[in-house]
Amino acid sequence: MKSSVKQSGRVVSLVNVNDNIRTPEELLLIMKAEAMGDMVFEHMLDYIKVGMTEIQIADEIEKTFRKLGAEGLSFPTIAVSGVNSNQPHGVPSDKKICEGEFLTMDMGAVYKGYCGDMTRTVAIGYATDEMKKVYDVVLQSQLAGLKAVKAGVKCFDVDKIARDIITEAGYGEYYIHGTGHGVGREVHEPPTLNTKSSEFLCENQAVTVEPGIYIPEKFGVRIEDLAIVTNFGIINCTQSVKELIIL
Ligand SMILES: [Mn+2]
Repeated sequence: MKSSVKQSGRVVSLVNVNDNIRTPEELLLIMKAEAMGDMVFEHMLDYIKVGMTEIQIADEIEKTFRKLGAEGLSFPTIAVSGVNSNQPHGVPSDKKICEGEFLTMDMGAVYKGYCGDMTRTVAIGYATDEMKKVYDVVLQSQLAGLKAVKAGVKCFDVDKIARDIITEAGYGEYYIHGTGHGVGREVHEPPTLNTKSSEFLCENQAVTVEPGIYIPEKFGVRIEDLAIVTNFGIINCTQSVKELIIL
């Protein structure tokens, strides 16, 4: 469903509270796309070695998606490490990954027209106490956000619950984006889950929950799952572990 349409140069919103409710067939395709992400992530845990470049890692992610039968990518793969990981939409570079750094991978397959979207952040070699602390804050925020997702809940409230955990831990100023978004044929669709959201969640929407902390000149952490909204909570389409992995 299109969320907006251009009319004589102006973008007119067509969004209403019932927008982007998915059919069972659509949900299955989204789940399959996301399952490919889980399989790619598992492969990457074996593949990633110190000294590889971010581009090399992003290329391997994209190659593996295609091997699994993805027809395309939801968006250009993000693989950013060390200081670069403090950019939520960073572009992979020829920077090599080093011990004591975070590596954030944000990826999604397109399968039969529907998108997946997941993010995991892993540590390379070792993690400092500060890295472990920040990772844990993001994880607690992400788990609380997921727990808050349910049909009838305000998107604003999901964002607030996730954001409050980061703010209370003292990192509020470093949480510089919204908590989530709808996913369908496009990777970013209504509803949006952020500080300005006015929508309510509806059963059978597919939404992401992806809080992050980005500390200037240091590092960033983001953890993202894609979940189906139900009237009892969520069906989480993303199965990959979220405890801090040190490769
Ligand atoms: Mn996302």
